[in-house]
Amino acid sequence: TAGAGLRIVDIDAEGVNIAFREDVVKGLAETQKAIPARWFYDLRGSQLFEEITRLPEYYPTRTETALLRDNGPEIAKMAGPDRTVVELGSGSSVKTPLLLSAIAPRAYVPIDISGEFLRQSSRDLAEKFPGLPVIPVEADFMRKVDLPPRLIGESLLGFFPGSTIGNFVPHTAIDLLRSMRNTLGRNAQLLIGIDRIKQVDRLLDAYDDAEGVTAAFNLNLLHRINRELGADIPVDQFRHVARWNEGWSRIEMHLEAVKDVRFSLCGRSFSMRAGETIHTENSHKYSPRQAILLLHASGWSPLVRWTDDQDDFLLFLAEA
Ligand code: AVI
Repeated sequence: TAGAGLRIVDIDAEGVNIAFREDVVKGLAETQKAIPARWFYDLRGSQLFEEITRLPEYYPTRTETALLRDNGPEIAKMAGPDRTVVELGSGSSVKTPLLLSAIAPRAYVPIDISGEFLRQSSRDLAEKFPGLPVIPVEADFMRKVDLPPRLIGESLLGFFPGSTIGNFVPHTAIDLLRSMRNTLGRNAQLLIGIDRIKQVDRLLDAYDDAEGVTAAFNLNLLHRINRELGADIPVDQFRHVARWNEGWSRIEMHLEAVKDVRFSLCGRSFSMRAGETIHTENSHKYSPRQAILLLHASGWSPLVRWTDDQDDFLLFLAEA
């Protein structure tokens, strides 16, 4: 069953997530306005992201899922018996069960900042795997997380699928992978998915789908700011933009003001000119060599690397 878990998110007297407010107020005051991508994932944002993962243009999820399915036995062999899986993120409805079925862990510990989604997906998983202890931890895995005491001395397998690592600039990605190493302890392993560099057209389609789900996902951030921070951003005067940045080897998502706009938030006024953007996400793409370098730079030694026939996606098992 899913335990009550831990809650490690700062909320003020009015129920406002303090870190969210600080990031938004600070990010909108910058010359290139920017809001960290982690704030996409309220309940609605998490649901829209799940929808993205089923889009024909969005190849990462189905590719990584196939890699997990095809290589489950080898992953289990390399991980060995009696692992506890610690997932960085709430878990996907498909990939997590594949891993849990393959390695039959002692327990499953999802760590996520979105408490609502975390609790819901933990309940779903506990139902699918009766007898498996599911211990959700509501926390920001960007910092070292103090895991529940019952996990001390366990040998942990970090699971960080989906190329979420790509959402961090390389120096932050290295900080994050290092902090995961600290969280998971000495005998840990890490199973991590990393998206590969490929034709720019395919990348742009994956981040600007024909149905407009990615656009809704991006724009939901503005709805969330209005709802949770009492802002009055005219959301219908913004549009979703996806761009390839060659120098950084990344897809960027922006919210572009289609006309001059003004809005207020937490007692401050903001204005944007038509064409000005709020930078909302980076999704870095790596070659296999760059991915290996990233792991080594953060203290993880790659043990095995799997990729698909199209060379679209990488899955690594690494050890601390
Ligand atoms: C969660 N993350 C790995 C996704 C990505 O591909 O960067 C988020 C996403 N943004 C737009 N589409 C998907």
